[in-house]
Amino acid sequence: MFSMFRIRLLVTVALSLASLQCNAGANSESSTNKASNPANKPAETAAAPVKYGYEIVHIYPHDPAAFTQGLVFTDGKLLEGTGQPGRSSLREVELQSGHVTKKVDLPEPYFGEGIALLNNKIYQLTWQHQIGFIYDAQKFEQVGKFNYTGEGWGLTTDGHSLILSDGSNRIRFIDPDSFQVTRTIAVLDDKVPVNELNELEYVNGEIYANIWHDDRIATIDPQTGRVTGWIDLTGILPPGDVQDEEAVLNGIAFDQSGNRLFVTGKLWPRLFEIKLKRQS
Ligand SMILES: [Ca+2]
Repeated sequence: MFSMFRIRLLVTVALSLASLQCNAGANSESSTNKASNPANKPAETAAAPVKYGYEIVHIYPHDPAAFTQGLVFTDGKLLEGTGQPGRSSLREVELQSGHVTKKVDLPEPYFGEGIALLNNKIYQLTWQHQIGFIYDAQKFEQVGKFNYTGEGWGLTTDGHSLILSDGSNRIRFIDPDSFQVTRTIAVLDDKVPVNELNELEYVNGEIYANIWHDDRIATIDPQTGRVTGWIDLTGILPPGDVQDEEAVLNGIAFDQSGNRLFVTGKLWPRLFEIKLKRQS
């Protein structure tokens, strides 16, 4: 998968250069010789998202009672945030066994949503209460709270900002000290807004986003909001595993040092390590 991401990175850089060159050509009447520059493609070609399928590398058990709303991999284990009033929690989970090794429950009426780990703190959103909770990542003790406007859906971090989705096609970058919004991107596939962005994960310089009630994950340029790719996970959960119509794909975690990508869903009994297979 490492090489796959390197290829993707190279393709992204090449396409970005192509776009830049097109713009430069338009603005400065550059005499670039297109015939000698195969990277100089039309902008609309450069913008087409890459399509990915998947290959299952490993299947791990997952608590079928966990209404997964946030997923993070760190230091050999998973952190998971779950939702629903009275069933919301923050958990530390053993990857191999799926056993919950630490757990903090959110009291009613809070509906837990996305989580992110930044500077040894875990940040957890709530759906409609405009409040987030901050925990010490080791002790699993609440050490603070923060507020935001609108709804909280997904959360991740690029190592500097908290990155928040709210069910629209917009993603906010939030300063983790002041909790001020520093910038917002609108996520577009070509010119079409991609709404209901849900759980998020920052992977090799891109934002991966679950789409609510969709078997696809969008990969997003964090600078522009452009959808750079679609990962189609249709059929990953065997038929009959879960009946609940809200048991949808939600939960992406990336093991940066091991270059492993994990996905699961709400109430899913399985968690998958997957490898992306480029299809276009
Ligand atoms: Ca995540």
